[in-house]
Amino acid sequence: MSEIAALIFDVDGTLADTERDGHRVAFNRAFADAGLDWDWDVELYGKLLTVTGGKERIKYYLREFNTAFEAPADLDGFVAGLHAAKTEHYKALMAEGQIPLRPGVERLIREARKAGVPLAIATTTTPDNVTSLLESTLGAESIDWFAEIGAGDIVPAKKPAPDIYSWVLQRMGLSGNQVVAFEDSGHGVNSAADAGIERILVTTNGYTEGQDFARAALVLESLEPSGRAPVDLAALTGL
Ligand code: XBP
Ligand code: MG
Repeated sequence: MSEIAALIFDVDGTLADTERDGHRVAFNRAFADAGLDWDWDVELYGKLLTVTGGKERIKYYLREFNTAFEAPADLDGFVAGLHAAKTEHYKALMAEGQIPLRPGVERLIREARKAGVPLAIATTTTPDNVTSLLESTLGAESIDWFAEIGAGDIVPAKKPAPDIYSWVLQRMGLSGNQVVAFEDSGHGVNSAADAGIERILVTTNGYTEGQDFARAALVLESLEPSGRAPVDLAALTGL
């Protein structure tokens, strides 16, 4: 297997466990601001994660879980407004610094930087959410550690479509077999695999354990699994 030309990280669930105590809470606060009595509890949110992207997730909720709600004629505008408010709440939550990076993430990022291996991000979340997480965990300067940050609506089709990984690869002038992708979900694995990436390392979390990771090269509970050596750059080359 070839040398590693870049590490490409998913964000939500991979860099940090942002879904349950970050995104979910921010959605609920935005709903309350708008006078809506919607409550996305931990279990319901797990079902809603079937659909990636916050705006898409709100529409999915209305389609499948809240059909009684009489949506305004301008559904897109209504959802966009809710989502903008949600993003503000999410950024405020990140600024509080309540959500740490997952174990081993910072160590691996620093190891790659020392070895001169470029870093990138491929995520469906809103760009502001990425920068607020990086700022609150690694510091503002860390945003520049990533050669490319592919995020949100920069591509029309979100994961599991391959578009965001293809976008990042194209911007970096790399092909899929030169990089390692880090994911936490089945959708993310399919997105990376369909972009031609073979070395996909999954770290599962409460929402994604048990999903289909057949196309991943390695599935772990963490980059620092208990009783095993932490994942390092050399191990990634051998994936
Ligand atoms: C993450 C997501 C995101 C967040 C919400 O998926 O689905 O949509 O839940 O972000 P992945 P926005 O980790 O596979 O990228 O509300 O900003 O869309
Ligand atoms: Mg994810």
